[in-house]
Amino acid sequence: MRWSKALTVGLAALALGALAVAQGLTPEQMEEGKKIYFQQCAGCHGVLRKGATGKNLEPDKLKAAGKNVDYLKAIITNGFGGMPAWGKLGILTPEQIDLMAKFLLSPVPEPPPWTFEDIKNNWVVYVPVSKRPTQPETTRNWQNFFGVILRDMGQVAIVDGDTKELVKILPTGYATHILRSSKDGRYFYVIGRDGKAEIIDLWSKEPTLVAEAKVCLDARSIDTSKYEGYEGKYAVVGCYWPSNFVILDGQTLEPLKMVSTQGYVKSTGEFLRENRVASIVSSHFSPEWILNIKEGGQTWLVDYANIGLKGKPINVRMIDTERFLHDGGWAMDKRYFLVAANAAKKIVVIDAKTGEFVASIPVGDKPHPGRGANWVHPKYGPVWATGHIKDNKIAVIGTDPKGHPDYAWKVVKMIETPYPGNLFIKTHPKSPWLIVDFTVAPTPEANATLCAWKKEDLEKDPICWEVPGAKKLKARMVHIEFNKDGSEFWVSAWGNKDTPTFIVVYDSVTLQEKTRITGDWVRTPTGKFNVWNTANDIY
Ligand code: DHE
Repeated sequence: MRWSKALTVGLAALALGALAVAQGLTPEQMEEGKKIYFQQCAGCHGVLRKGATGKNLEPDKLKAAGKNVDYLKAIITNGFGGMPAWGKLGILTPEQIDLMAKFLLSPVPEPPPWTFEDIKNNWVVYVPVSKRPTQPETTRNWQNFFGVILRDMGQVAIVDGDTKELVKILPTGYATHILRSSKDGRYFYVIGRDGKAEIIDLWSKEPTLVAEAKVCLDARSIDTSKYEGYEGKYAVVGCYWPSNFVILDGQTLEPLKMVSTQGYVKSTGEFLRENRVASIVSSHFSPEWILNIKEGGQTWLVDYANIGLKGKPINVRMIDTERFLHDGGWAMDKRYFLVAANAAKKIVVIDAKTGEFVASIPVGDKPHPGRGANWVHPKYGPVWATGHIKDNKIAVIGTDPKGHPDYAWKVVKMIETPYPGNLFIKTHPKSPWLIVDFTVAPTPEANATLCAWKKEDLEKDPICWEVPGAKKLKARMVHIEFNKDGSEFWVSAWGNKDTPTFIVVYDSVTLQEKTRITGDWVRTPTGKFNVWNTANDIY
């Protein structure tokens, strides 16, 4: 693999040899440490270990704070705050935990580069545009398909939302992270943690992988051009490492333009090599993407009407917002974008129409909205809500500056939840409920629990239930997604890849379980994306 190959050459290899001696780790153990660190730790703590969603893990700082091997082993085993209990969950063995504790006290290995040339060499078009159908060839109701991530299998399953049948399983990158739909819903755009992007065509007789590109070594976000006249022209991938964004042809994924996001912390001026691109949304008001630059604390507006080819300029407007930007979604009017600055405990609001920063709203510890949840409250008007990883709270924020100015960009209600550790929150205009998971709560009971609040009456106690069978499978309930007509919602039971689990389907009004999607293929299901709701930003 490129990752390990690049790390075993040159200075990096020399440095590792020295480390191995210093920490009593063999070069093989260092390789294993790097692999585990990349898979389990880098997302939150950063490849350079400077911290973001998770704490700073630079060896000098750990040592100065007296954090020795035993201390680190206890944290890795038992978890801490929103950090998973890697040992207790059975994801890392005691030997691997011992190794990781020592690895963390070793100097930070130099992460490898990934160039434009590398992307080009790792770009494949499986089905040229000229060979793709010009209208749907499937007889199924493809607009109600769900793309289901089978995280540790490196697969995406396409499931028919009407019949609940498995339509097709497609191989994707390592630990696929999210799917986004093209404006017309025809294509799913996939991005994996390994930076591999794919396009799945849902109009073919059966869903087909039509193009693929390895855009970087570590990524979490992808979107497409959606503004009138540009529909499907471009795709953009936000990379964690190397920190940059890459504009690709929207139909073939041919790389077109790479822009580094390395830069400075907005408040201190500290230089950041790791200045990662977190969430991306595509504006409905102009040919623009909104990119959230995590460590530096900026939101970038990238004008894709001109992407800087043939000597022309690329127009990127940089707004200082808050540090540690992560995930977010549109308010109901799709004009205002709300994004969590998780370690800053804030929600940032951007106006896509004017391109201006609107507000920075203090919320609880580690807000994590996914894309959030929108509804119209009888008193506060249109609101958007986020849960939190660390606090047991849901913050409900007013989003209607015109109709309800007194409540706009304020937390109008802080709801207490029975547990911390919420990852996703979701609703649909057709459902009276706001549904909440507790995926990273510290107990298996909480991980297996879902809660629903009446959207109209937030004072009322929620209805909470433990999902039967989840605990026995050591599964954590994660990510809620509604079907096209909003009559049901699906939640994944995320277990270990050795054991099949299930996706549970609930009636969106009665909250009664309707059915379960099961089968040998249902392994490590995480995010699910309904074509209609994803294409139309309904959440
Ligand atoms: Fe995610 C969204 C990053 C852990 C499942 N995740 C996002 C987004 C980012 C992100 C930046 C927003 C993308 C966008 O909207 O453009 N996630 C990260 C991390 O850095 C983090 C904390 C650690 C890591 O190493 O990846 C992380 N995420 C997780 C998980 O542990 C989850 C549950 C399973 C997994 O794949 O590892 C997970 N993240 C998801 C899902 C979404 C997501 C399902 C999309 C939610 C949606 O409804 O849009």
